[in-house]
Amino acid sequence: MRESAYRIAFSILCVCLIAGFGTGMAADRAMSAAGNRAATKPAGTFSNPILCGFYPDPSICRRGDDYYLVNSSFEYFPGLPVFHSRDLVNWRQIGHVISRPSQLDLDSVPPLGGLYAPTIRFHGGTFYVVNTLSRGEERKTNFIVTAADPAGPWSQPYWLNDAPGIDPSLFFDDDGRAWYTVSRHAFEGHYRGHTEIRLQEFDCAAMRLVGESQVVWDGALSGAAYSEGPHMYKIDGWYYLLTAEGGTGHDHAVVVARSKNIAGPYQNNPRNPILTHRHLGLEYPIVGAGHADIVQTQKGEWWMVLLAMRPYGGYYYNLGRETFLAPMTWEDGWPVVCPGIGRVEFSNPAPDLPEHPWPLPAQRDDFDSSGLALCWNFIRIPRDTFCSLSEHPGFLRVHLTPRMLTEPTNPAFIGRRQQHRNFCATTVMEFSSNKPSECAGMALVQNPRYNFRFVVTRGERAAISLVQCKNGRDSVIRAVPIIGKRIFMKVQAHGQDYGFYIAEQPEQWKPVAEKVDGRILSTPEAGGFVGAYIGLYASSNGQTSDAYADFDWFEYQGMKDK
Ligand code: 6LW
Repeated sequence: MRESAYRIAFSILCVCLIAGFGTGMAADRAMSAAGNRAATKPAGTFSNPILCGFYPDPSICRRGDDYYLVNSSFEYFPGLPVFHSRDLVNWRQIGHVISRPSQLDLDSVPPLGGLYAPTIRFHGGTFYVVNTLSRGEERKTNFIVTAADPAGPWSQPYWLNDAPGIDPSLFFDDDGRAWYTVSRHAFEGHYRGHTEIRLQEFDCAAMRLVGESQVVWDGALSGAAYSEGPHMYKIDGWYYLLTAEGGTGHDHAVVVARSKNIAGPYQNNPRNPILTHRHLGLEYPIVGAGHADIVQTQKGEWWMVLLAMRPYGGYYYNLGRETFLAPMTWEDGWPVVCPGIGRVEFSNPAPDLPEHPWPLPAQRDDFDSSGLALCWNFIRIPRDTFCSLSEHPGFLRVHLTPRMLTEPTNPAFIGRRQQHRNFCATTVMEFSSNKPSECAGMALVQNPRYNFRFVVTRGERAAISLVQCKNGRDSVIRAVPIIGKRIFMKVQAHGQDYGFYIAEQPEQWKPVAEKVDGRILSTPEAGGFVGAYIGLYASSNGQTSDAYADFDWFEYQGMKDK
């Protein structure tokens, strides 16, 4: 099938799968990540993180009594997940900003590439998201999409030509003008990571940048590395510029400056950084706090959303950078975050908003809907129609493609975020094949060089194998002969101890491997910006194939920390 035909075929598939998202929402209730609802908590308090798992670089806005939040998603598709809340604590996913292959091409994005930190804003009845598509270090392009409904559909991108940099943001001033801020490497960088925040006017009608781009800031601390995530606000006549600095790791911090003139000069807050966990040490259970956005509630309270990480089993965070919520007040014209405490906590007094929990999600997806639930993602935009919910009703059919998980491509993988350090994921698969090159089963992925494949092959002897890919090198941890065509598979993690089990009859589990070290799925080990995914995978490993695997259901259950 020619490439263009693939695109047409896939776009049709996408439309079906995405059109089904409405009914997929039913599936979504089955599969919406349990981590997105606040864990059980004492009345009047909330638990952090508010979005568990790989949900970095949060940006938030309010329309009336409704709050909307978006996150980075890098090479995953659909991209830029959109969440909705009415109490800042309980969130439900309502869609994705990038949900159609026609919006942009993720095919060429390298690892570490894709959709970087977005900003969402509501102005004049329209929602705006501005974002960066990175195709590599020097090929970062910014774009804007709009929507009347944050659940979508979102528009085709308006590409901002000659607008390099990352972490774009929009600010709508009370004089009717709109402004764009972005983080760029300093033109005359004086040290590693020297970046500048640039300001440029944005013509909303023409959807393009106008006037000159000017540097307004390059960090609070002298030698501040990676001044990024710039958001502009106007409060009590002051323009406040909130940024991240220190880099999205242990040294991350939130700083703020202000000016009476949007073009500056900006006055450094003498109390900067207003939030960091860098001084709490490597053992502290929440690290890397930074990349914030703030919102004022309809009752006048101020709250901050930000990213942070929860290491476990040492300084390893398999869940990636997650979204946290922190209280904020104002003193002497400057924000004070987590007043009286000065750091983000797991349990906090809740916002003064009516509690609004969403329907409790079941954990199992029976693949009975016409569309994939919102929690499911592909790696890059599928180039061909390798999965179907209609060919075998009640099953997710995954056709084997020659592409492999260990390549920076678009493998036949459909996954969801790992959202808990302790979890149990189970599926049952029907897979017929007689070629040793063909495999199908489950995969746990941080990136092409760091992953586990728990797959069935049916050559001369049918077997299930657990394959670890660490730093790009495959090793078979164990292979176990199997007989049946219908195989139950389970992955259970207790912290960094991952167990892999099979059954040929329901609940007749046999271990294939236990206490497998899961640290290869953590960002510190694997590098990058994402968190671990767990999902379904099939490949003919470079060969052509007509084979497919049918998955009857998939269940993900987060388990309480011990
Ligand atoms: C994000 C930027 C960053 O765009 O990491 O280290 C990028 N800082 O703020 C990806 O999250």
